[in-house]
Amino acid sequence: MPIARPAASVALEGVELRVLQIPLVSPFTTSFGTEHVREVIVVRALTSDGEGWGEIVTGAAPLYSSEYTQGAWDVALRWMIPALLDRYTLAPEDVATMLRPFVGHRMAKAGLELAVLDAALRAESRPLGEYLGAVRTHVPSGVSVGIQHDPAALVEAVGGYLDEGYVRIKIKIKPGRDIADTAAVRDAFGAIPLQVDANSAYTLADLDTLAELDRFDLLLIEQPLQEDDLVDHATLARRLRTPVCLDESIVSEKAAVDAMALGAASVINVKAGRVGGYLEAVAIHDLCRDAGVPVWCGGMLETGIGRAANAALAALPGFTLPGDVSAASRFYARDIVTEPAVLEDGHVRVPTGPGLGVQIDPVALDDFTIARETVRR
Ligand code: OSB
Ligand code: MG
Repeated sequence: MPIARPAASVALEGVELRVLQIPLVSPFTTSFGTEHVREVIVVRALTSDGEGWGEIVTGAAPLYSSEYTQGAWDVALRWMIPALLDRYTLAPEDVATMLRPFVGHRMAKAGLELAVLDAALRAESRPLGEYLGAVRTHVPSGVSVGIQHDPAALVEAVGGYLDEGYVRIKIKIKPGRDIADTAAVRDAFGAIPLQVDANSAYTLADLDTLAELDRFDLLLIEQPLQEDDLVDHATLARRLRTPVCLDESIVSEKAAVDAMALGAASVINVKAGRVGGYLEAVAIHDLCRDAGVPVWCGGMLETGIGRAANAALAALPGFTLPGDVSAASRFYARDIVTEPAVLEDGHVRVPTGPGLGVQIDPVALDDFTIARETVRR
């Protein structure tokens, strides 16, 4: 158990789920598609000691992973929430164990666990950061930049983020939009901390193209191959000078152990949603720190709920590279929390209030809600 001091148990009376659609400040394009609106599920745990909030980071379509809004909505309402309500009194550390019989659906599990955890910590007036083992008050903020119309537009976008103070740039790449885009950013901005993310868009047949990226001195290349291509990632890693970082492939602590054993990853991106919760994320952090493998906190275009939790997670000592923990304004003109994350000298503050340490803006929450359902005991 990675957590030094467990949280108190809560009496779970019910769970409310909402589907939100929040407009993005600009379209976000990756190798798997373009999004104009973030569709996300917000979870409210209703306990005898108050409420707690979580976020299920699925997207509208199963493009980044097999999970998507309607699948998560169905499995949470039909199977997971009834299983939790059946127990009534539960500790946050028990949620993952209780949901383990249900195969996969890790983002749904993570969102439910976070809501219960937030409720328990708020009831104890205990900050999430302290609970998870945070050692920093502020975390360095990297930004993920989508594929733009052309390399010139990419340079313009990256320049804007550098002006804002982001300390590390990640650009999305895909076949045909890789070498020239990366070269343009390097030429324009010199030796900035720069990395690329392919979101599984390549195969080993693209080895020559991927090897060309070596000349740009990138911090890493994120998830060049498919989610289940661990052996191919190991083969690729032996042929590249650029460190290979895995995102989609790391679905659990076990997957991280296997990837490291195979030599498939020399860097790991940790996302609580992808691995089934913040406690599993801490376990992967601990594993990487003990093995000396660099690890950083990824993002899933979180609302203020997940963004607060990611800041807390990224403040753990093993997160040695800047994460995709950007200001809310990177994606949203209006957030659903009263104090959206801001950039201060290239960093985001780790909230210190009870639980997530952020307050929900009920008007914004209602304005973005397109569906809502509550299950009670
Ligand atoms: O691959 O890291 C990814 C967003 C959605 C799905 C997958 C990814 C991303 C990002 C954005 O790169 C990260 C962020 O929230 O800033
Ligand atoms: Mg990624």
